[in-house]
Amino acid sequence: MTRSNTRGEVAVGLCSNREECGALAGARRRSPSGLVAGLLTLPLLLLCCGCPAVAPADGSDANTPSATNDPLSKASTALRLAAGNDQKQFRGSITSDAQVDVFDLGMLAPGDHLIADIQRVSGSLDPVAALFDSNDNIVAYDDDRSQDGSDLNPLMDIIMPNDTDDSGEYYLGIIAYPGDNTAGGYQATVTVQRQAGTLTPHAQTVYLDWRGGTNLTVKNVGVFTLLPFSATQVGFPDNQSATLKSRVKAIVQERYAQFNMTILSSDNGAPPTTPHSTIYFGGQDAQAFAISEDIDTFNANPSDNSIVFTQGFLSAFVVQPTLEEMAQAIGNTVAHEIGHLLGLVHTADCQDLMDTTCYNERLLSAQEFGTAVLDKSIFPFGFQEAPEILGWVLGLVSP
Ligand SMILES: [Ca+2]
Ligand SMILES: [Ca+2]
Ligand SMILES: [Zn+2]
Repeated sequence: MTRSNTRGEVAVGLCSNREECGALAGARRRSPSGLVAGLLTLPLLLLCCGCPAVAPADGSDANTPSATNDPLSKASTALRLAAGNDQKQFRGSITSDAQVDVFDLGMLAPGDHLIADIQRVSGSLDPVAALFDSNDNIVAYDDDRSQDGSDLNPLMDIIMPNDTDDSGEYYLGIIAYPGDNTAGGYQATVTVQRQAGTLTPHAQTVYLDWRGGTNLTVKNVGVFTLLPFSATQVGFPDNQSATLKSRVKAIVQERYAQFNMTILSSDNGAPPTTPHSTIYFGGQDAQAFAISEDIDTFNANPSDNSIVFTQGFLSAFVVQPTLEEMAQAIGNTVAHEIGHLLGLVHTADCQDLMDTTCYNERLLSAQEFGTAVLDKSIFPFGFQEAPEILGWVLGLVSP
């Protein structure tokens, strides 16, 4: 997508009151827009994009796609890879947002190096690529290879993870970036080098930086000057600031408790000298509660950052939340942004931390990482098994 696409998503933000798909990288969380209008707005929002609409129309279990509706069952074999090292190329075209081109890549094993290079060859097409396992679960996603918007063609370059619950057959999906009505021809080149590496889990440290400051840079998002965080920014007395911050930290730790993740707070010390991601707090954005600098597939960059626009939480709820509810709202949002920094994409499931469809009030109680249907802004079908992906990327800790 492009910068103009991001602006174009304002309408989505108004409708769903959730997050914009972020600056370039698709990582904004939850727009407070429209919520300031209060009670009159909320029923409209629910009608428009609330949780019930997420349920499949046939009432079946969303995690069990029926054979007739499963796009993988109709996949093309034009890019099917041979058993050894191989490269295949295919030229196709996307004529509308409704079209999904799905290719059966054949069997891929953990440690195989897969490169999927999609290039627009004609028209206005802004292609998006996603890799699925045979259970329709997304493994990797790429919209634009260049985070600055200069090249909208996706490039997927991954070592295959140990996808233990899958048959080993994988599928590549290609679409036009949803909602932008681009169309045109593409060339897809898929390359596999068998047993070329290992996807190893790496511990991640995240620093919650409540200190404010000047010229704080979140790449692809902006440069910010922020006041030190105070509970007054979200409607509570200043003497509750320390309690709120430490509760947010505890909530984020809870969300990542089963993974190899360390959450630090500026209230407890200076930033670590080792690689870490930073979450800044403060300021306001018309469309988002938070934005991350990227959707970082398999956590290739351990030093990417996010900002949570805390002042947006002040008028986001119809009734002023309790301190605990506010801690949950900020904590869910921080955990969601860290999810983007680890490669997770948006889902459409109010229970799921990566949800982007639910009404603001849903943030006031716990959300968890689960298996959830992908949001339409990501792909027209498929699911994300967040706990499994986080296990590949971070590794699990023993309880
Ligand atoms: Ca793209
Ligand atoms: Ca990262
Ligand atoms: Zn998000």
